[in-house]
Amino acid sequence: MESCVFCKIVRRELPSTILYENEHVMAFEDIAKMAPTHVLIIPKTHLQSVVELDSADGTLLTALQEAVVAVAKITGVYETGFRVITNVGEEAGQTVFHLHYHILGGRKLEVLLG
Ligand code: D5M
Repeated sequence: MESCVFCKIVRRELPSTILYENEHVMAFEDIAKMAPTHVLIIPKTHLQSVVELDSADGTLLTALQEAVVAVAKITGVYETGFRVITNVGEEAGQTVFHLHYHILGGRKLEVLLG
């Protein structure tokens, strides 16, 4: 998608600190860190949010899941614990409308229920 910030990162038109990448997904540091580890995992194809992922995207779902574990190991939070968040829609706080999982860790995280 031409104007999407994360598509621009995928196309290397914007800088980012990439931690993990393969044919299907990319993981890079969040620009506005909320925790010592704050990494975003995105599909390289433009999907608006997790609701656009369905069982037809089996390969992508597997790649996203593998990226979660890989990023946790790379950043060291695999051992200590971490949170995976994906916001869907403005009311949930989504500001970039390209599917992304936040990986947060490296400090004690508050209980989060809303
Ligand atoms: O989260 C969107 C997240 O995307 C938010 O934490 C900031 C981050 N962001 C926005 N632009 C960039 C760039 N250029 N690099 C890295 N991170 C970025 P949401 O769940 O949509 O609120």
